[in-house]
Amino acid sequence: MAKPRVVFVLGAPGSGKGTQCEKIVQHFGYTHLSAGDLLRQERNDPASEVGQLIHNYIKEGKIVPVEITCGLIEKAMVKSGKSKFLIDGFPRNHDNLSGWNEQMGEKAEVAFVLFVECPEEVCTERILKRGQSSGRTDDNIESLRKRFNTYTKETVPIVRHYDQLEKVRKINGGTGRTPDEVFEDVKQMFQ
Ligand code: UP5
Ligand code: MG
Repeated sequence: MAKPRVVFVLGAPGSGKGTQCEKIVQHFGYTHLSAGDLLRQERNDPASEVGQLIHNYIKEGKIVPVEITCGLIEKAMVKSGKSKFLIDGFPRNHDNLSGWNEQMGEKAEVAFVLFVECPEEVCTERILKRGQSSGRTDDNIESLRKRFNTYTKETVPIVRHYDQLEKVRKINGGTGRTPDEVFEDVKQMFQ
């Protein structure tokens, strides 16, 4: 059987990764796995032994050790029985990247990285608005600053790494562009 095909979706907090992934699922039949959602689910499981650890990392905008995240991703991939995946919000740092390569390098094919570009002010406005109803423990200005800091220091270098491998497809997810307008560009990347 062919290896599962994976598209990583990266971008700043609030850039619109999740929003675009939902549209890609509808149009192109991918299975969407948000690393953040998988971690939040695990955190909320009272039987989890790493729930408290995940809680602390997320609140501080820090990146959870890859053994946990990649374990959850692989489990979800296998459980789905599907073969085309959008992995949203991963890999976010060098630990994530090397952990993925070690655990999944032989088992899955990374087709490309969809990189959603969006200025920090726009992202901040979106997330603070969402924070009024999301219930996410990190949708507040203190956590958000930490998330941005982590993004700039740790995730941007990962995008650069894939760019050097000519695997990055960049879209403008920013100022004044509606989700549908952004998706018009995303479509081109998948057709
Ligand atoms: N919105 C979206 N697009 C819009 C547009 N074009 N115009 C106007 N509004 C738009 O969108 C955010 C908000 O903006 C929504 O209200 C949306 O309606 C609106 P969304 O699509 O949710 O953006 P997204 O990029 O998915 O933002 P998210 O907050 O999910 O990004 P993060 O990367 O911060 O969050 P994630 O869940 O991936 O990670 C959270 C934390 O988990 C991390 O900080 C980290 O602590 C941990 N984590 C790990 O440790 N390891 C991992 O591998 C992954 C996560
Ligand atoms: Mg998201």
